[in-house]
Amino acid sequence: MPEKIILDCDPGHDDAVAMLLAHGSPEIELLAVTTVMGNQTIEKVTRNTLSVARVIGMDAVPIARGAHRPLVRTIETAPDIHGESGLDGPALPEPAVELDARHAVDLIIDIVMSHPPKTVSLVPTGALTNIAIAVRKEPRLAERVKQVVLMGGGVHVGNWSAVAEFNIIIDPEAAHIVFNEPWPLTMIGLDATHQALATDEVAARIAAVGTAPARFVGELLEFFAHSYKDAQGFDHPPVHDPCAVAYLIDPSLLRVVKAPLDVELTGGLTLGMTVADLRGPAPEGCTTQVALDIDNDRFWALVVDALERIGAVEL
Ligand SMILES: [Ca+2]
Repeated sequence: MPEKIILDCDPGHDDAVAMLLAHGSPEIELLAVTTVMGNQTIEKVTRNTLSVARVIGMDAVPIARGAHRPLVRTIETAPDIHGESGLDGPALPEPAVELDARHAVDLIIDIVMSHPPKTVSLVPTGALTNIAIAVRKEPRLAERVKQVVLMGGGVHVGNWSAVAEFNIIIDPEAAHIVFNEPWPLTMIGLDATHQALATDEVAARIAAVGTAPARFVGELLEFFAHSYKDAQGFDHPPVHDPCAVAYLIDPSLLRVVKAPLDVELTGGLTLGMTVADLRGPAPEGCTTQVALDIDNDRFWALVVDALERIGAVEL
């Protein structure tokens, strides 16, 4: 049985790769893609989602627009990493499908509540704003969702501050809500995703697929490589978001450990830090776990396989 997931994202170069990995993998049944501000404004990331859907031939999956700002804080975007569009690099085609009329929060609630309990997983790869609002609007989600597998955070390492990762620090209050609900939660953070590097060899494997969607990904990764070099000093860009989808496809790709996790809201220097208690075996009843390593070679093999399955898409 494929894993039923809702991808909640802010495309975003790595979000686009997460979309194609979910769409092109038979182990995943993608029930919806919902958007949240983050890498760029909600208007831009939603438009990007529709463009990516067209590039990869994803025409039967509902797409809904979500939160336009964080719960408490003012919006902070990432043009240094993702460009002015949020998805700079390749040409972005005109959308071919309409947005779902519902707000992302309502689409998430409708889908989870209309499926049997513990059959739908949430995969957030942006700020946790939509997920937090959804579980506040419909508290039964906390029991009904199978699991939350999110890209965000890190074990006391950061990329937007010394100890905080972008998706968490731009809406730490939302992250705090999501981390403290009783659903099983897996944090795929920087410890793992900084190993998922798009090396030259990876770029060559993707180019060898030879299709328009593969060329699109190649152009995305080329832009991403330049911005990660300029803004963060990486020789090769870490492609964070599809690591969360990869965990749903094959959990054995990642080394995860159970540990209590929480989000710092009051630290003067540590706002948005994800705090993991790794001092010993997790206490009984602990519902959270954190990924510490990923098998980079097998991870990229999944992405290439997905591109092969998507094949040539006519624009
Ligand atoms: Ca993202």
